[in-house]
Amino acid sequence: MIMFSSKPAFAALIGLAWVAGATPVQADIKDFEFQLVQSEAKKGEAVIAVRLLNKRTNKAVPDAVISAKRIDMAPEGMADMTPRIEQLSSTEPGVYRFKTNLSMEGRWQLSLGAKVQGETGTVESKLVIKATP
Ligand SMILES: [Cu+2]
Repeated sequence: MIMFSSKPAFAALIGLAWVAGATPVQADIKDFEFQLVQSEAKKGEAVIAVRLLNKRTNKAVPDAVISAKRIDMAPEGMADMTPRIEQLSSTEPGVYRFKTNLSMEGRWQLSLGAKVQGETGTVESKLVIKATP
């Protein structure tokens, strides 16, 4: 039988065992992230394409359900500038498209939430896209 010389040492060992046991074996929701297909768009009506990537496998992930979407000018100190944003049908597996109006030049923040098939939790990404003249 293993004896422990002190209570703190025993507590530390229990802590380590708990952390090891909590480490997920399969994919974790944190392994997924959205990435912009293009980091710039022309000012005005725009279609923004993003790829949902599984960073562990480096593959695009199709059939995720977009649960939240918002675009605003927070990076320019204009978080209350929130044009309408609408999801368009996908034309490529793992690529999600959104139509909006980038009514002003500068940086826009696209915030997305999504549910991935077979995964617990929500993917949440904030992406910055630049509207050019
Ligand atoms: Cu603005």
